[in-house]
Amino acid sequence: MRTILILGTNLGNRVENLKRAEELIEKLVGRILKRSRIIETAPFGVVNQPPFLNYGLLVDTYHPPFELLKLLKWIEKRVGRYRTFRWGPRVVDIDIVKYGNLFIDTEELRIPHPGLQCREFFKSICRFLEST
Ligand code: PH2
Ligand code: MG
Ligand code: MG
Repeated sequence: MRTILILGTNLGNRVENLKRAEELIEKLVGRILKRSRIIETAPFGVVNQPPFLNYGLLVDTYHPPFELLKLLKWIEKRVGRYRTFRWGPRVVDIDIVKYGNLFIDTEELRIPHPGLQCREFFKSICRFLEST
């Protein structure tokens, strides 16, 4: 299944964090079909924190959604993520933004990602990754 992942980071060596996460995604999640460029974005939610680097990947995965979620959380931890607070700074965040045409609405996982409604850069990354 084709899934769109959006990665974010605003702590430590941000470029290195993204690189390590992508390596693990390629190895464990599936083949990367397309990648967007990395952009620096102003923090939303909690605005008083360092700026983020964000970008997106179109990945071909055979992992079903909840298994994928578990795997991504494992990768986040492996790259060095530690808990802060909701909307707070993070070493790396990997969000499942789309998963084929699937719709999931649970407390644990929402697909499409709710951020797609309000975050302009989520939309533009998706538009790019979905264009042929
Ligand atoms: N992620 C958050 C909170 N705020 N701001 C930006 N610019 N980019 C993010 O990825 C981001 C954020 C929680 O997931
Ligand atoms: Mg997020
Ligand atoms: Mg997340």
